[in-house]
Amino acid sequence: MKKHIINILKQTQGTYVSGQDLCEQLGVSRTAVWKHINQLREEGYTIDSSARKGYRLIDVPDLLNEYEVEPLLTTEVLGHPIIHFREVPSTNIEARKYAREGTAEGTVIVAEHQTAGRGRSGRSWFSSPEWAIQMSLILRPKVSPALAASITQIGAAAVAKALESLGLSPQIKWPNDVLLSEKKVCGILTEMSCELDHINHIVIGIGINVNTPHFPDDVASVATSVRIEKGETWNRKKLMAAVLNSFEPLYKEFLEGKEHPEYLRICRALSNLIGQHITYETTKGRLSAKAIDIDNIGRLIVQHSDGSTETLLSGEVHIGTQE
Ligand code: BT5
Repeated sequence: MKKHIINILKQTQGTYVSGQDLCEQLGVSRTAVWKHINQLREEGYTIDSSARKGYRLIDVPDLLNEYEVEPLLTTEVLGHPIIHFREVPSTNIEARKYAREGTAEGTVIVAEHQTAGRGRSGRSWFSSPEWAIQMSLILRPKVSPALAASITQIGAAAVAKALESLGLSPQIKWPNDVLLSEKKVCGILTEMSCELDHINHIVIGIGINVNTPHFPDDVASVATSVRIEKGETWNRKKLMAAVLNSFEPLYKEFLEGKEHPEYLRICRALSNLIGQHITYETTKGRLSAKAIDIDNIGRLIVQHSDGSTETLLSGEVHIGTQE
């Protein structure tokens, strides 16, 4: 209902819509319209009301809610619906709860702020209230769990494509970082619930530093934001929609099992690792090798000094040979 009211008020572009018109278009009473208008005001919408003329939209809040982002989507599935929170511990945790309850594929959980944002292996993710994008996508791909690592690559490719559309030159650091000027602008955390041969659901969490002006000391040396790189603030709603709009066709190709999918082309073309000597952690300790390619299910292929090759499914990788 609130979505319809906002749509009608947006379409009339700042002119008044009478209470009667709203009631007729929505098929509800004047009291119901008034209640919803008040709720929208509480959510941050500035709506003028006049007993004679009706309601007029003056200003919309900078929020990543369904009323603001859904109209910008060109997707069929992704972002329908968007479930928006002002603050949660972690959108991935929230999305996992929804997914376990059977929430449909394509649902996106987004928050203005995370109080306990999560990285991989117990690391934390810094989130800045109303400056960044923190969202988690619920997916239910009908593919083998062995292919799930590709989902992170699809996310990285989608974010990189969206950043390119802003005139930026992102790089992808396999497996889950998108970089600008060699610093991390986006991190991805993919989590899966599966049986041996069947995926129940995947939650892919995407954090993007959009308008963050500065970072706390512990991440300042590795992190950057679109604002820092472009020197101007950016519209978070449009960027969130651009990521979802890029993600869906890349994901479709993956589901169809296309032989040369676009997401892999992007990940290879923008990789900052391919051709570099790298160091990575293994159960045997720290190893060094040369990154030579990303294989067709999103694993990093590395070559050792004796010429043998190995494929890495995930992990913490550093450029250069470290002690
Ligand atoms: C990641 O882990 O990069 C995954 C980050 C995923 C965040 C999203 S936000 C929505 C969803 N909900 C969640 O709770 N998480 C997901 P990893 O590769 O382990 O990198 C973590 C490291 O990145 C930290 O140890 C810091 O060094 C650095 N870091 C933390 N916050 C950062 C930020 N905002 N920007 C750039 N780097 C950051």
